[in-house]
Amino acid sequence: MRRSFIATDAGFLWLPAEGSVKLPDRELHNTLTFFDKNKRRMSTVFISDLHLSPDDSDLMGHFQFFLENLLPKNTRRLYILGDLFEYWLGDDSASYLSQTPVEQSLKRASDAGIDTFLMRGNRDFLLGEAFCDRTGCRLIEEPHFLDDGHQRALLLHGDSLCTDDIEHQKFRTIVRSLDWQKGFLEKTISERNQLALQVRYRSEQGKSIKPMDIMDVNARAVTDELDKAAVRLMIHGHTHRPDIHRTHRSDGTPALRVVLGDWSQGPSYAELAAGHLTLHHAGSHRGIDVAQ
Ligand SMILES: [Mn+2]
Repeated sequence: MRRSFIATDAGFLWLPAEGSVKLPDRELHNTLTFFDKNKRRMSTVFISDLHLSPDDSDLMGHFQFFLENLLPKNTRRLYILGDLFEYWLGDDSASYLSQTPVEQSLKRASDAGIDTFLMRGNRDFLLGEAFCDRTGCRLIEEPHFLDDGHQRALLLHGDSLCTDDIEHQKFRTIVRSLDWQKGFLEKTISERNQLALQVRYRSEQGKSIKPMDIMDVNARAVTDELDKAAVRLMIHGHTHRPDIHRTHRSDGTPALRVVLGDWSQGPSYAELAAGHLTLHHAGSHRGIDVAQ
């Protein structure tokens, strides 16, 4: 089914294929003022869990449209916090996976002056320097400490926080080892594709992952990371449970944990500007002051 989406003052909404939804004039007005208001601030935008795959060319198109037309014009930095792709078979597999147009869109975004940072997720952990060379992205390791002079935050994909998922943590340790990766990348792309089909995360074709399929974070693991980094703000994805949680470090220092959403209901992102963070998901948004 073809999908398309529409910008509203609250964010972006998927429309049905034959969608003849007409925005009332008031909403259109709000949409325009929303974009005007944001023009004057420099923004950092965070996304994750798009799960782009050769099986969903519409989603690929929407991501390209987001990068080229919907990303706030004042976006200075874009952080992709893992699982941009549903699976990645190595940087030589972009064309095999029909992702060359996505790479070209990322390149255009970085050429247009948006600093784009890329963190690997538990699905696209084989993204590497060749991908970055082609797209202009900069690879960042997790946990990544963001300090832009105004804001300090700890960035993670999020799967490392799901310590109750013993099976996943075992898988993570194996596939993150350089020996395993070297052996995997020495195989032909179609051999790699066959192997990737056996991984539990890549289940039946086109099946979307529901939050209940992914365990939530472990509270102790969250506190440990906040303590280690001594920050008051953590941003991650992976769990597909977009939300803003108030939490604290073990010494009682208040902290926020912002969880990014997946893209199954439309473009989903967080925007950080002037000490304020807004989480956009499924056509609604929620903001919180994060000035430190
Ligand atoms: Mn993930």
